[in-house]
This record gives sequence, C-alpha cells and structure tokens, in this order.
Amino acid sequence: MRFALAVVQAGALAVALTAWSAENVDPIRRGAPTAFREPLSISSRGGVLPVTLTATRSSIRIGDQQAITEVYDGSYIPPTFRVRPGDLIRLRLVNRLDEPTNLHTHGLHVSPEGNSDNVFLTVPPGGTHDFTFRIPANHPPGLFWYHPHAHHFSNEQVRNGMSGALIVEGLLDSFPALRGIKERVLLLKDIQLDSGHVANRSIGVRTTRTVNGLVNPTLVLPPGETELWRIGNVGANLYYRLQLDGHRFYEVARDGNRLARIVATDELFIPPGGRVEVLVQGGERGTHSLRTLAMNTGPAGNQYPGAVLATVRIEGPAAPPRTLPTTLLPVQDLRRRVTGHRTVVFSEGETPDGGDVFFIDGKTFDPDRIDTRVRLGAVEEWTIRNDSDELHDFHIHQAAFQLVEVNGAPQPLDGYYDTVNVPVRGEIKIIIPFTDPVMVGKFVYHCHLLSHEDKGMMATIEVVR
Ligand SMILES: [Cu+2]
Repeated sequence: MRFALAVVQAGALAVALTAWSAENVDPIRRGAPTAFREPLSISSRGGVLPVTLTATRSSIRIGDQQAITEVYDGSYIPPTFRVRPGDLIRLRLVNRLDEPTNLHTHGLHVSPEGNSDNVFLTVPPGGTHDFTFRIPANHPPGLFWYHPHAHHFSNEQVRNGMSGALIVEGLLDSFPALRGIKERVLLLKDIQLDSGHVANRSIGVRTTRTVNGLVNPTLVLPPGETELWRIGNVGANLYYRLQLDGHRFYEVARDGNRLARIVATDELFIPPGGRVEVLVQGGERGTHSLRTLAMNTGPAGNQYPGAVLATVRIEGPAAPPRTLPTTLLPVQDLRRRVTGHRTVVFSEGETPDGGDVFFIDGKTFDPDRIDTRVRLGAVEEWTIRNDSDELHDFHIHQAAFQLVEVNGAPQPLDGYYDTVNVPVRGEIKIIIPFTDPVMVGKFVYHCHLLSHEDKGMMATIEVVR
C-alpha cells in the first residue's frame, strides 16, 4: 500500500519537476534569465506544523544539468518551515536512502533528548521516525535550518542537497518602520556534478553555486524599496563572502539572533552553517551582481574562485524610502556573568593509510563518550583554538553564544552567534550561557565544515541539572 502510494507520488513529482526544470536552465547557455524563486513554504496552523520529509535518491536539474542526488521529497530545495514561538513541529522522517540518516534543527533552542533534536538517533534505510520539536514560547525569531546529522553521512547528504530553511516568525514585529516589507529567503548551496551524479571532489573544485537551487537567478527590486533578505549558508563546506554591487547590506540578525542595532556593511562573511538576515534598499536603476568573492581557507585548506550568485535588476516606479531604525532591541552582555572557563582545540592529522583525520582536543568523535559536562545555570567562557593550517568553524547545538575575542582583539557586542569562524593558527573566545532548561541532555559541538565533522571533528557535551 505504502509502496503503491510512493510510486504515484514519484510520478506526480516527476511531472512537477519537468515543469519546474524547464525554466531553471543555466542563463549563460540559454541566453535567457532565470527568474528568482522562493522555496515552497509551509506554515504552522493552530500552533502545530505537521510535516513529512522523505529522503530519496531523485533526478533533479541544476542549471542545464540533470543529476541523481539524495534529496528530501524529490526536490533540491525542500520546503521552508514557518513556525511561531510556542509551536510544535511534528515531523515524520521517511528514509528511502540505502544508508542511515536523521534530522537536526540547526540553531533551535529545543530539547536534545528523546524524539526532539537528538542527533544520536539514527533512522536506518527503509525506516521511519516521528520527531516532535517544541519551540519554547521565548524562542528568538529568525532564520534556522534543518539537515541530516548522522555521523559519517552528514557531509555526503548535505552536499547532495538535503537541507532546508526553518523560520521562527516575528523578527521585525517590534519595529513599525519596517512593517510590511517584502521578505525573501536565499538558500546558498553548491553542487559538484559529473555525468549525472554528485561528484566527490575536493572542497570547492568545479562546483556550481546556487541560490534556492537556481543558477544566477534574476531578482527585480524597485529603486528605494526596502526588503528583508534571509540568507542561509546551507551547503556542506563552503564559506561565502557576499557583495552586492552598488549596495550595502544592513544586518538585522545573525544565526537567527536579532542584533542590538542595525550594522551596515559592504561584505557579508558567512561560514558553513551560518545565516545572516539583512535589509537591502534598491539603489540605482540598472543591473547589479550579487557575488561571492574568492576564498582561501589556508595552506592546508581549499581555494575556490568567486562567482556571481544572482543578478539584481533595479527597475520600476521608485518606492518611498524607509528610514531604518538604528537600534533594535537590547542584547545581554554575558561578560560579567561568567562562571567558568574551558579550552577546545581543533587539530588535524593523518591516518596510517594517508587519509585526513580531524580532532577536537586530540580525539575523534565517539558518541558513547561524554567529553564535556556542564551544570545547568553555568555561563562559560570557551577559548576555541585552531592548531591547524586551515579554517574551521565552531558550532554548538541547542545554544547561541557571545563572541568576545578573535585573536586577542575584543569584539563588539552586536548579537549572538551559533556558528563562528576560527582563524588559522588562531583562537577565539566565546561565552555560552547554559541557562535554558530546554538544553538539559546530551548533544554535540563540532566544526561545521561537514567533511571535517564526518572525519572526527565533533565532541559530546552533557548539560545536567
Ligand atoms: Cu573544520
């Protein structure tokens, strides 16, 4: 019965995909622009978001290439989930891959236990699991995301396309000057294709950069119009350095954490797993490129060229410009509340057969070992040291933290992060509040370059009452 239904669904999807793909052709080859498109989105109703995600191998189209990849629901960009603080997500995960998977809600302050955001759960091939994520009533609003987190499989599955957006609504509700502005979701992913399959080359080599699965789509924006762009780095390993020709970005949130004030900047640096939410105001009429600059992650790391991600056309009747607020809402400075200190060291080595291996505190990941124990209520300053010749980025589940120092230089308190870059042979200091009872239980911290995480750069933490 279930199998028959699956075939019908797959048939319907194939039709939908064909229609969808016809427009999604590499504009360089075809000569005609691809229109920007939002991911599908589904919203909670009456406080509940019921959803099923099916992990399958499916044929998708990226630019002018067709490929078989591992995705959710047959789509390279699965639905965006939209919820409000206090809501419940009931998510059924169906695994039709031939390998284990599971699901992590990146950045959400939800329980790491039971059927919630528990990355120690594994859904075997052919298996189904029902997750329930209770979003606390005081949850920060912003852009979060979901992706598989099964050790040894995260990199491959996210590189194939298994990641989507999750929005907790309400980011700009307190600011009348910004009421009713248009919002867009921009999900950044890259894919390495070869003969109809996802290739497993070194990071960044011959990779196609996409926005919502589209190759260089065109966005149209009236001059003077203010929009909220929610930008997520939901690929597996790449860093992004975004610029929009002729425009500045006005940052309002990072990693789903609203900033205390609007920060104007010409470049957005987004490490793997990170998100930024920015206001963009339509500038001079004409055509402008949203680009990511070339990146070098260090002598032992990767180099990849820049790319145009999207084309922004400023046209149409001018909109009355909005005056942006300068301050938003206060963010608590944690520096005077620190109850303890720890140091975490990222390093690298080689296996006897010449492969790469990645360590935290000299050890590779072991789900059965507790590496760090913290008592609920603690506020800890962690020094994250990078003893290697390439970049890593630090992410901890169930929490957001204050960045206080990068290589000894004090950092302004604009807002919190959940994913932050650690310089080559350098160190950062962060303050993590282990104060929210929702985080009681066992979870992980790791490098969010998923190829590093899968090769060992992850550790366990238990928060106890
Ligand atoms: Cu790393």
